[in-house]
Amino acid sequence: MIVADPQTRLAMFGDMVRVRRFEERCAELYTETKIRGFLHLYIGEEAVAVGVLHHLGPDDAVVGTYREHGHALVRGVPANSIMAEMFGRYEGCSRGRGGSMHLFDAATRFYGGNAIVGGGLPLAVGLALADKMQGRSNVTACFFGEGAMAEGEFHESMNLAALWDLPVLFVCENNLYAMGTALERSESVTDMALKAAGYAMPSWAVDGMDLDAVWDAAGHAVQAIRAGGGPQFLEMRTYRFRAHSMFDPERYRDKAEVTGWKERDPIETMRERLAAGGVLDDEAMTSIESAATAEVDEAVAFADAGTLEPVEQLTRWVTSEPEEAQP
Ligand SMILES: Cc1ncc(C[n+]2csc(CCOP(=O)(O)OP(=O)(O)O)c2C)c(N)n1
Repeated sequence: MIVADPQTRLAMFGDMVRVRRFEERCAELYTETKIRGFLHLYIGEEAVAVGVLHHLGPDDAVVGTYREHGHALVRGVPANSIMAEMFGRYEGCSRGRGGSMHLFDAATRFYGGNAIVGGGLPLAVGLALADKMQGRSNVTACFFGEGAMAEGEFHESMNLAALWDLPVLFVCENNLYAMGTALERSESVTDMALKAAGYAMPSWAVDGMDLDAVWDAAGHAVQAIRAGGGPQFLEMRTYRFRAHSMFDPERYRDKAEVTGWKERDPIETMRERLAAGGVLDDEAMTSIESAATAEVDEAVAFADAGTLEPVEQLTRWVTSEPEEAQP
């Protein structure tokens, strides 16, 4: 087992708290109609993004889904520019054109924010192919839900990644439901790691509610990729505590199931474990919480003070404008 050093575990714990507080505020802002359009919260799944992304370096690439605020934050996209994007502001990382589902940031090699289920998979394969062809030793981490594994492009992506030995880490965030559809109602094989193994890809199932387990599995997988072992697959068994999106009446799962998973809250589990190990005391907990709150408060103020893209620019950047690609 690869165990993170105490400082790394504390930093990862702090990141889970940041993601949770950021998203709880997003839910409130949505109700206040400050955030419009779709909003998909990651609450309950934080250990997955945090435990994987802490293994990556600045030159590695990250591809997410529409449930990607946490991935963007942990990757280092500034909270201000994420929140401004949520508000549809020009100061947002996608100039306010994308909103919650389309966070992009070239500086941190964060490639979305992809609204199309499975849409990030071929993108990740392309990024990894480019890295390989140009002799760069980067890893591309690609996050997607188990629902994406029913898509044709999942199979095409897995096949090419394995065939070409590409440096991709496939991270399936298996939260058991694709919108209102339970996994066993839509897939003949519900063991996702087994499915991936069909592509001759090393694959493991991991407890996605346990940050230490995620860190350990992701560490082995990233090491194997960097050593030239080709693509690796991790099925993270996790659960979203909230509805699919803010529009979901959630009639497909019962309260007892949700309550049962909440008892395995990755933040609470880690808080207790770190406290028992003498790594986290009350003072450190207070400072983690207040830093997260301050970061979110600042992001909301920044987004609130933001501007809308001028109407005369609306037809710009529809096609590539290399000289002016940055706002
Ligand atoms: C190609 C495509 N089909 C359908 C949809 C509608 N849709 C949005 S989210 C979703 C469920 C996806 O579930 P999963 O991949 O398990 O991710 P989760 O939401 O559980 O994180 C569907 C079907 C879509 N966005 N794209």
